[in-house]
Amino acid sequence: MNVINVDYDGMIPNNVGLNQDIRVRKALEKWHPGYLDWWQDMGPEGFQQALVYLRTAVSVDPKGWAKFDYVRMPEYKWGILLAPQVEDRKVPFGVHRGEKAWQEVPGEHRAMLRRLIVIQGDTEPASVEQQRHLGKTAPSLYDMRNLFQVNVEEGRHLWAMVYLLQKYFGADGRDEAEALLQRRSGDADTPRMLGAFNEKTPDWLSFFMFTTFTDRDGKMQLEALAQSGFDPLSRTCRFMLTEEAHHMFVGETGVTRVVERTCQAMKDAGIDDPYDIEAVRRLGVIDLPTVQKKANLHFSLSLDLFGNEISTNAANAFHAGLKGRFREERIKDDHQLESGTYPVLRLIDGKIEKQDVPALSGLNMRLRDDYVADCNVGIGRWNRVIETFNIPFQIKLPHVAFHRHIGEFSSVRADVDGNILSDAEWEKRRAEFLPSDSDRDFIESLMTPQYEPGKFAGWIAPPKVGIDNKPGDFEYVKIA
Ligand code: BYC
Repeated sequence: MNVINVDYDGMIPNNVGLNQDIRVRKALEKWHPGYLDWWQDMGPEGFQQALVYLRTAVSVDPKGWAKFDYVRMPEYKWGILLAPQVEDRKVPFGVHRGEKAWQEVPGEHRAMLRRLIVIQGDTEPASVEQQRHLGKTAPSLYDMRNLFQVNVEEGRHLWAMVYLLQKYFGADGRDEAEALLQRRSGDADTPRMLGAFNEKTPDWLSFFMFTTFTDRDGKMQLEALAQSGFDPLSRTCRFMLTEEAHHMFVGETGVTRVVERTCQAMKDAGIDDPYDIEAVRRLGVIDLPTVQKKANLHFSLSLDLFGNEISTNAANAFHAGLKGRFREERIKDDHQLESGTYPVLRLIDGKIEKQDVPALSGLNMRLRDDYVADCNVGIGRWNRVIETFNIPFQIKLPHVAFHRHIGEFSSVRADVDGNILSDAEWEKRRAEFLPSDSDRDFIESLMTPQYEPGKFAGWIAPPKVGIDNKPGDFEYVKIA
């Protein structure tokens, strides 16, 4: 079996030798119709027959894994692709550090591993569900194509986790794979597992913020799982990360283009004051303070995805060699963390203070700190655009205590600078920090579709270059 080229002969493209693995192939073939039903019910609404210029992974070779062509989304080749096996790989951290990496599930860690895979798997269809209405208001065919690319790849990521469940977890893996198709984002009875994946993505600015901030949590979590001593999970996540990079590109450049269009419109109209919101909105663009509020919302929701500040789950997963740190291999320490501390922001006697906690218990925060640093790099790009227009405004990440639903700060109200507020103050000032109903109504009023090739809605600038180097007027989606 060639690990680089994908086997396209069977129903499910793969580089894991499914043809020889009759049990797993049959299980996946059985799961496939349910997946397609889910895609029809909960995938992009209204565009299932459209021909979309999509990239499909045809190899895991870093130099050329993607093939671009027109595809109807339900016919997309969702496949199972693992990065090539690293010869003689060892468990890189935890109590088993230095032992041979596991090719089968270590019995004593089975439940913990399954939980991590199920949580990861649950987020993938959730995001497709959250974004299913957006095609109808796409600001261009270019953006619509990017949305659908993200959607089909999240679908593929679900396949990736379902493969691991079917292959390595027997009957309970099959049950979990079914349950992944049953839960629904935002459903009162069967919601998705993590909070941010039950929120709405009502408009395109939300989509760009989601792909900037929430997909970046995906990147961090996948990086941590790519370190896993359970080799099939590590290989799966390594390949998923190559796709995740495009999702963050869509988000970050999407917001950049929103900001650029706003600044350009302000300059053309001679408006220097970014807080003259009414005047800016009259130009049909999104004012920068509202962009900031959307960033506040999506950043804070994404912080919740890192779990509690002090976490026994995280400590256990690291100790067991299942989930590592961001870029574990570049860290210079003993990779076991049985001693040592990590500074964590905590709520102590009603005040936010830094406290040194055992390094193992603080692992969620370590990953979150790496995440915040990574977010700041992205935001820097937005601010550079604003600077080129000489507009006195900077987008900033809010304090980590702001608008939290999980962990230490979920019990208090904090402003974007981390000052604790009374409930009454919070209610009074909430609309300063988070999008209000009228902000949402305004954004919604701009969400009219632009389906003409090469044209863009007035609130967003065109991209610098096309996908796959296509010219500006390329018809990325042929709407049926
Ligand atoms: N919402 O010990 P703790 C992506 C629960 S995104 C609801 O701190 P832990 C993507 C927690 O489950 C990446 N519940 O938890 C992006 C636990 O419950 P139980 C997805 C929450 O385990 C865009 C209890 O609170 N991948 O790929 O240290 C588009 C105690 O918490 C939440 C992963 O997350 C929450 N936010 O940390 C598409 C990787 N947070 O078990 C895709 C796998 C915590 O006591 N997951 N709880 O009933 C993990 O590594 C960890 O489970 C978590 C939580 C980081 C999520």
